[in-house]
Amino acid sequence: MRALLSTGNQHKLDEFRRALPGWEIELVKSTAYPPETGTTYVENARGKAEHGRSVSPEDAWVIGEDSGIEARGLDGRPGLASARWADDGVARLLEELAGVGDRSARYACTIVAIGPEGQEIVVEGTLEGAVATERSGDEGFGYDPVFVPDGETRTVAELGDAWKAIHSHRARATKALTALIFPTG
Ligand code: ITT
Repeated sequence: MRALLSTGNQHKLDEFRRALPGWEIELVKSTAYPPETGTTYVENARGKAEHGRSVSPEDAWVIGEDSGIEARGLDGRPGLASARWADDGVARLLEELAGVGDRSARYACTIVAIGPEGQEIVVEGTLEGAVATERSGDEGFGYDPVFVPDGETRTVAELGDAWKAIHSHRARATKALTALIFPTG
């Protein structure tokens, strides 16, 4: 299976490749991504996928992905704004959660895949957890140094890339995608 991922985030490409080892995944050949103006993950993921579709060979599947972290004690923020709400999003998250009792949070990921005939598949994955009070670990990216999944005592950055390839919100969404594209496989 060959697919083109419409992202400017190299970590996402690495994670898709690890989560889908049988697939051949390359980046969409574009740097001019349209701004993310959607009000939902699916709208933003679709915007990325449609942009990728418009600049890619017709026979390829194109994938757009939008994701974020939602802190319950902050009414779901930063959510859709996770990539953009501060130069150092982790520092802001720790600051805003200082003194907040509920540190539970979740990662959310929505994937929109558009096939050669224009067919669209939408899948989602989530990972529940809590925000630690300080950073630990050096794998992954973004909020991983402070995100401790439910049932674990270490952060995602400590659990590492191999753990993410099986258990993350993104890995869960990619599993759902595979199940829909290859229903019998
Ligand atoms: P593209 O839009 O180019 O795909 P991006 O990084 O801007 O790349 P998003 O708009 O989907 O992607 O923002 C997702 C942000 O949510 C990401 O930059 C992180 O801050 C956070 N995030 C999402 N998944 C994460 C993960 O697995 N680990 C840590 N942080 C994550």
